Amino acid sequence: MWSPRRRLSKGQGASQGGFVDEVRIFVSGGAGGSGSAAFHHEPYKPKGGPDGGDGADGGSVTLRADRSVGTLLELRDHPHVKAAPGGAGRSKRRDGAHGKNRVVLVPPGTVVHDEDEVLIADLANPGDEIVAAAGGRGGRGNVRFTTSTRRAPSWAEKGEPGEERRLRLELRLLADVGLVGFPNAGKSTLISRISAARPKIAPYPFTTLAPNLGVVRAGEATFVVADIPGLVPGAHAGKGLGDRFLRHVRRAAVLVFLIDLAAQDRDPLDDVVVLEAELAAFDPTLTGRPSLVIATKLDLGGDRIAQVERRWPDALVISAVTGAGIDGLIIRLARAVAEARAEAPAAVGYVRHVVREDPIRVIREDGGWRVSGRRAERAVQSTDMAHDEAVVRLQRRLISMGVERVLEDAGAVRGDEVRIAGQVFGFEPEGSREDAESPGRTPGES
Ligand SMILES: Nc1nc2c(ncn2[C@@H]2O[C@H](COP(=O)(O)OP(=O)(O)OP(=O)(O)O)[C@@H](O)[C@H]2O)c(=O)[nH]1
Ligand SMILES: [Mg+2]
Repeated sequence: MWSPRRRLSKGQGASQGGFVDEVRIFVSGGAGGSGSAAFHHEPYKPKGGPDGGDGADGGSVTLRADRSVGTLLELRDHPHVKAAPGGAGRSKRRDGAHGKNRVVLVPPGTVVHDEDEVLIADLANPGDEIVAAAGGRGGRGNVRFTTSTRRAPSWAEKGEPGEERRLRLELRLLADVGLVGFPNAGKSTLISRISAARPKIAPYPFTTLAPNLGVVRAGEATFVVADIPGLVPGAHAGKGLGDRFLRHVRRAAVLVFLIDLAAQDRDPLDDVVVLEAELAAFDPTLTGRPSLVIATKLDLGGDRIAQVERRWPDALVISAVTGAGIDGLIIRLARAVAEARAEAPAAVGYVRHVVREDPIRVIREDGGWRVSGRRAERAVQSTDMAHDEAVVRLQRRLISMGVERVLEDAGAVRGDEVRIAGQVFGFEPEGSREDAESPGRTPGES
């Protein structure tokens, strides 16, 4: 019955006229630059002390809501966002240059989820931002490791890798009123009547393939209305254009169910039940949202007008073509929005400041053990394995992080092979659990 002229596969997000409302992206911070292990050197002078400068931090990737962007199109076309690496330290104590940050502008209303679908940020308002991938820390140069007993460290720290994350961005338009209705009900005609929005209008279903926003003036007040593509029975199961456009009414304070009094193929009075069921299937919290029933095409209404008024005494009957009932509608909507906003304020930006848990995990692998955990892996990655002293320092760090204890608890014994961040070590436990936290003794020093 409703044959879409164009089908969008589920989960792909809307796309009409360059409007994209869902993307998956990969962000990576720049790697930190390595520290330098240089020694002071001048012609005809004896070899001097260590003078290697620090590597610089890598650049970070930030997502920032900005009014100049209205779609996620740009990110769909360029889903890999990488910040620049930090410069390496050099001799004469010269530090590297900080990696250039990348700032990606997204439309206000963009919601950010991580790979596990955990909400990390709701960039609801212009200026809201989140560091999506931090740059790696730069490694320190050998100058920093000089002590009274270690005059000439010939090694330096390597830079840490930058953070990498896969994210799913979803745009939820910021509207006060969400217009929901069957295809061809007259939603686009209505929004073009009450606002400056000029969506395409045509006498067939699925004219609208992406949402339209319109700003409506009601005296002093203004409110934003969203016109979304039509819903059909079974939209939650992918019928018609599916139900993913409902994400754009999730922030609406008031929902409008638009009934087409001129519908030929069904009793439009039953539409409200169908629409409510589709909303509930998409997001059960939409069920409790303040709503209004509006019957349109009054000029073609006939007997149905009386039926509507009997069934919903509060309903408004209008014609977006003749303009009948439109002034009253605007006043009603403005009041409903004001009341609903007093109860449930508009979206505020939200950024989850995750104190990232960083448990050390040990798994049995190929007769050895594999250790994972961000801090432990980074410690290994920033160590210059070619230098014994640097390795000794790494061992102490791993012990103080509890890696040794976790390995022992897992059943590792002396001589087992342990892999961390691609490096292979022989397990040489230090001693009992009690002193596992004190970075005192290490093999080679005792
Ligand atoms: N007579 C009359 N026709 C109307 C009225 N409102 C809309 N129409 C007509 O109904 C048809 C569909 O209108 P649209 O505004 O495109 O409908 P829609 O709900 O946006 O449809 P989709 O985008 O396909 O979901 C068009 O031919 C409009 O001219 C009205 O109040 N009276
Ligand atoms: Mg339309």
